[in-house]
Amino acid sequence: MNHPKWVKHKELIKWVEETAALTKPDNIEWVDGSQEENDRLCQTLVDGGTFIKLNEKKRPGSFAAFSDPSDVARVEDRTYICSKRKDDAGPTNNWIDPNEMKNTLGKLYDGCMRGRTMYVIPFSMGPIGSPISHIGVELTDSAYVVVNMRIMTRMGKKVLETLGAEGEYVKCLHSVGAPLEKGQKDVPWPCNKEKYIVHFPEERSIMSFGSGYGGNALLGKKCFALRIASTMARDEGWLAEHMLILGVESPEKEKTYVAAAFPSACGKTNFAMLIPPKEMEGWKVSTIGDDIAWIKKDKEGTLRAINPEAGWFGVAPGTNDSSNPNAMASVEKNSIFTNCALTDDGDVWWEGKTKEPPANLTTWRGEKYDPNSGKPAAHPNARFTAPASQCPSIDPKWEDPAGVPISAFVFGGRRSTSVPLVYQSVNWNFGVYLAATMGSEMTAAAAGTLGKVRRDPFAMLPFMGYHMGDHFNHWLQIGRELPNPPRIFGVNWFRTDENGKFIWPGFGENMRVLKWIVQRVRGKAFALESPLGWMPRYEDIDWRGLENFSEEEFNDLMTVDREIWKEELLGHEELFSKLYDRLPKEFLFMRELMRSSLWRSPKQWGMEPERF
Ligand code: TSX
Ligand code: MN
Repeated sequence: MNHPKWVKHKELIKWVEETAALTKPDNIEWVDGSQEENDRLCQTLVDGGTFIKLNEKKRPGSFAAFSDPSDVARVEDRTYICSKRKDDAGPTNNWIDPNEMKNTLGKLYDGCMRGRTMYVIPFSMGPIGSPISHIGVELTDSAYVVVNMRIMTRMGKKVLETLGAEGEYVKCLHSVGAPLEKGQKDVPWPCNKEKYIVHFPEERSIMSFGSGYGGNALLGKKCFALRIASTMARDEGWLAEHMLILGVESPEKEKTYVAAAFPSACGKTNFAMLIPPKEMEGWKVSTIGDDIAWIKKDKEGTLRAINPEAGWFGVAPGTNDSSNPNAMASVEKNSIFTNCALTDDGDVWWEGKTKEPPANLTTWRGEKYDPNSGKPAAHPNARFTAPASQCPSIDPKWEDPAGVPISAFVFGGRRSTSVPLVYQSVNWNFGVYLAATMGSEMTAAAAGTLGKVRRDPFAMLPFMGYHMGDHFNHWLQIGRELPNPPRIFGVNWFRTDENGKFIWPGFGENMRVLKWIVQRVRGKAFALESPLGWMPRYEDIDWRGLENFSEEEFNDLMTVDREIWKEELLGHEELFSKLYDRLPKEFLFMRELMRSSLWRSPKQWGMEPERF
């Protein structure tokens, strides 16, 4: 089979031919990334029943897709890190010997693309040509994947031009695992009940089988930009993190960039696109990324970050004009909606988009929506795919090949009692400890586990390509090599009172916390010492527009309860024993130090007794 004349990379051509010989597609298409090609593929998806074209007046250039009900999310129990040695994957990853895995997959891939087209997608993670960017090539039998990758990455002919005749790229093989016999009619969402999301970190390759959904299928995102890239980053001395990147501009037009990691269901995308309260005149937030940050040290010793992605693949439910107007504007046009509900005028809807659902909704399952059924109209993991360029808060430097200088790292979680609204780590190593021990409380239905803390170090638990303990050591090492490392902060928007009611308003009001953070970085804000680190006093926070939030309420948010923290430290010990083999030994001493400082009298620390 032939390749276009603009393909110069012999080794890539060979890999494509070998893969085609195994998977046996009817056709091979090298994707060029053009508008015409995209229009043609979208029409194919409409004709095949995968896409529904939305109302051109209400939602121009946009489509709705509905997955098979068995294929609605990432499949963590089917995700593998196949390093040569089991120890290198660590206790938090599934592992199978790479040769054994390739044997298993080889049988599954044999003929798996029969009756379909295999698309060759060259893509760049990060601005094309940036020294922080990397190239991948995804082979897939899903046109849905191609049109999503066109939004989520820089994709097509121009990437192959940059790759040249022998550039390095990450091999990403994807199949929905649903071959078509001669004359067999396709279904709108082909997939296979047997699923494998497999990473070979040493050879920097990915093999995904059986799912067409999100991170299982758009291999540039979690598989490449986090699992494979984290391994590359460890080997090469940089960082691939599950972090948003935002810019804060002060009234004096000083710009400070912050990278922040949160586990799922903490509103990361909302934070990345935060709109400050109008009373905080002159303070502005701009967005560089909402999910992943690639961060490298430059010649001056500054950490510079890029967003390797080019779009948002965000959870739709809960997104609305109040929680995130910038996301709502991003999805106004040229977007793909997966597993959202349909309105009778050809638009999409999801739970939380408006207070009341519109009449005559069709659910993501294609049924007439019954508000009394107790079942949602949109799937809880329904997604939008939207170009980042359409976000009103997008930062002017979001595609700067040099990246943006990071001044602070923020780590957050959903904690009802233990963790204060905000605190600053006393130094880099304690910050790494903070990040390593972060966690979130269960929110979902899983009865019995409600309120139980799930440790999610660096918010990377599902996304680490190697041993989590090695990751902690890598971060300690990065700190040793930086002349002036970014400051590290912990935040928690989710403290509750004794009735379970949130006591912090969150959302745009988080700007007050962000202002303290960027002022601390610049030495412009005061703080008190505490057993956890540095904390703001009531008067250190800008309360303009929220004057009725009292000092007493603030103290409730900031209280570090000794008994709760003794429990918390036991939780750290539990995590440490799991990772013991490769745990930085410093962490054990840091834990001891925190334990003893919790015993000191608050007065000895010069702190307000009611708060500690
Ligand atoms: O995204 C959230 N953020 C970050 C925003 C920049 N959410 C949504 C989380 C689910 C994805 C939040 N929810 C935040 C928050 O800061 N805080 C809360 C908790 C909360 C929920 C509702 C209210 C207040 C706090 N509502 C009222 O007080 C009316
Ligand atoms: Mn994520």
